[in-house]
Amino acid sequence: MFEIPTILRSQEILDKANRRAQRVQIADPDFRFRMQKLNRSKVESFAGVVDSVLERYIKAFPSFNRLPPFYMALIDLLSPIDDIRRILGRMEGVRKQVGIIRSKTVRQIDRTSKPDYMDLKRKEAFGRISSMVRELNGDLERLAEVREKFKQLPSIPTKHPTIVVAGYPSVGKSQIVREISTADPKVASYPFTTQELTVGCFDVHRTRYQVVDTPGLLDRPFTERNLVEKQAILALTLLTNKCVFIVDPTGHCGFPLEPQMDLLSSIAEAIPDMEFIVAVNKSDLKVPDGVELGSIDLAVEKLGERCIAFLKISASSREGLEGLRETMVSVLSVEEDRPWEDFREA
Ligand SMILES: Nc1nc2c(ncn2[C@@H]2O[C@H](COP(=O)(O)OP(=O)(O)OP(=O)(O)O)[C@@H](O)[C@H]2O)c(=O)[nH]1
Ligand SMILES: [Mg+2]
Repeated sequence: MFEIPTILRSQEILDKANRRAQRVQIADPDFRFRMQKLNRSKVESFAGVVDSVLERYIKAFPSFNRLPPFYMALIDLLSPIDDIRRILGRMEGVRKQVGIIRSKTVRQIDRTSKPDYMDLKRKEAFGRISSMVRELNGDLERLAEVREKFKQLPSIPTKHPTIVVAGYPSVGKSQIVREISTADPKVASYPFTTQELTVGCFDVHRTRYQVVDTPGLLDRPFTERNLVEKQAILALTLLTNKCVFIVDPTGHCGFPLEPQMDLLSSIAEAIPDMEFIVAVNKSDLKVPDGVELGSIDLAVEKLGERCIAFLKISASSREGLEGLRETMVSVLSVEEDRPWEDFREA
């Protein structure tokens, strides 16, 4: 989504700058002028490479304040925005210093008639710029890590009606999202298969609807959640106010029904304007004796009007999936206010 170039390490930047400076050739019959022009050009190209490399990195990062809140929060979760800002600030500082050294050295070279002094000033400038670039190495390494994290950012256009699919691990969220949309998330029999947000879409009457698959959530306080779970919570709080909550009463997922229903209540409590489609999945499997299905009714009752629909489905046999899609379309208002509509992914 954000095009960030490969981040070179200090030594690589310096090698590049050195190579550029070495390539400089000046033809002037006058020895003194030749030396003057040569040293001046070498300083300019050496400093120029450092400056343009750093400038490219700084410009590649988005201005965070203009991003939709969801992206700001997601980026901040993966790599704190303040850290990135500090790194980019230090790089800007080095650019400024490099600019000062460059003009000062060029002036000194221009003013002298002694080739030895020109050489000396050039070497001094190279030395000072090099040590500043070397000091940036930690920041460059950190930026390269940030770049890797940015690559994993989901591209979720904020202009389409969007619904988020949530629930306990292994209840079948990803398989459902696969069945009803273009998304292709991994489905597996073990919990915590989904590690990031995946978006799929489907079109009805020329309107595009988006479905976001999220990592499985356990019922626990936000502060105890891991990074992966926090992404699911961000999607729920900042992307939409409509959620398909998937329940697996069969025990197939490895979790009993009660904590699943507690999770539904916790989400409802934490996000007061959230409305839910509660979908009881795996209807192709038998519910074992002793499972209290009444706890689903109770949780749904507690939601009151915030439960927009209550469906029985099976991602495997496809029972109820068309109904689920139709319900989604009916609850997602196309005209809904989307303050970030103008935001376009690069
Ligand atoms: N029998 C049956 N199995 C299903 C159904 N839906 C999903 N499964 C199976 O349940 C397992 C978990 O499915 P996933 O879609 O990966 O579950 P998830 O909720 O995305 O899990 P996490 O990503 O770990 O949170 C897989 O083995 C699926 O094939 C269903 O309706 N019936
Ligand atoms: Mg999944």
